[in-house]
Amino acid sequence: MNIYYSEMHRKHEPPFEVFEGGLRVPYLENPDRMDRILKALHSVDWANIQEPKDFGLGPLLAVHDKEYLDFLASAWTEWLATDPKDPSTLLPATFALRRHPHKPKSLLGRAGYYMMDLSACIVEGTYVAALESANCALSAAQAVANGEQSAFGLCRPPGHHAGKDYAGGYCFINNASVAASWLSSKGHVAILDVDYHCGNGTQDIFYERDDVLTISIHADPDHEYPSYIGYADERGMGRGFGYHHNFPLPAGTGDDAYLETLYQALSRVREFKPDYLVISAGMDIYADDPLGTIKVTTEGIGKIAHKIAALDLPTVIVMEGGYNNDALGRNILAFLGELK
Ligand code: SP5
Ligand code: ZN
Repeated sequence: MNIYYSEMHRKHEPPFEVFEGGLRVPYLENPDRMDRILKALHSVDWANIQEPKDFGLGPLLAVHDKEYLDFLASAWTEWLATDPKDPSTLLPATFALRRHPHKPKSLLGRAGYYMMDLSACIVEGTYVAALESANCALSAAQAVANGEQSAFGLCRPPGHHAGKDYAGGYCFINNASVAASWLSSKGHVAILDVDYHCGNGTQDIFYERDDVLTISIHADPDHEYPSYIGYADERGMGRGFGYHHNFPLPAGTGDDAYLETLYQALSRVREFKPDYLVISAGMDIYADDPLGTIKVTTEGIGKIAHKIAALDLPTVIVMEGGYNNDALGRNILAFLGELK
């Protein structure tokens, strides 16, 4: 299996994130995640790890707002120019309510406009790392467009919380959406998001499109991040109505209940008859994930991938979350092993 990975992700290493109550904790979405996965991939004989190609900004501009990408590109330099007391990471303390849509000129004003939470910390290398992460997803998409049955974008930072014009949840550029949109010029695409958290950014990007089906299975936002999006009654808008589906799950959901929900999601994928499938593969559904409440085992992760593979579609797998670093390697092997 062709796997696209770049060392550039190491340039994105925020020193902390902020949890509820203002608690500064070590950044959970850290470079060690990739080291664990690489180590596991090096232990098998089917992982063909390669550098991504550079696709430029074109495919990113197809899903993201230009001014938002401009913000990501210059945010760090602008942040240092404000002479901050603690320059270690750019984080705003005030956030926009989009029903008052004025976008201010100040850096922190724009930061609060373009960020949804306190976990999309920007540091010096964030933008270049995010660009290269998108290139990994695009390279995997190109491999599949060229006839490979599957390919893996080992993306870091992840992407599925990033919307048309906002960052959040460790995500800056929506890698899976960039790949899906690029593929959509060649055929119909379905995105299935199995990360523990709702793929709100992907939902935002394709909400009014009927040529890309989007489905997310995730912890119920009524009790879990991202709280304000990801409910079952959100079905798409305009011509996109009926082309988005959320499957919120209760805390404690185990392998059997998860697989039952997956069966419903896959039935919808089959009915849509896509030419390509993009999987947002988050491993934070794992039972011992520090951010998760869903109780899927490593064996369950393998079963999920087995059912996805049974669709027999050209499939692009894109790395999203998963924060139990000790288990990440074996969980990724369990997943990819069924799709290789
Ligand atoms: C890609 C991805 O998986 N992003 C997840 C971002 C989740 N951010 C959540 C922040 C709230 C943390 N609350 C922690 C409570 C731990 N018990
Ligand atoms: Zn997640």
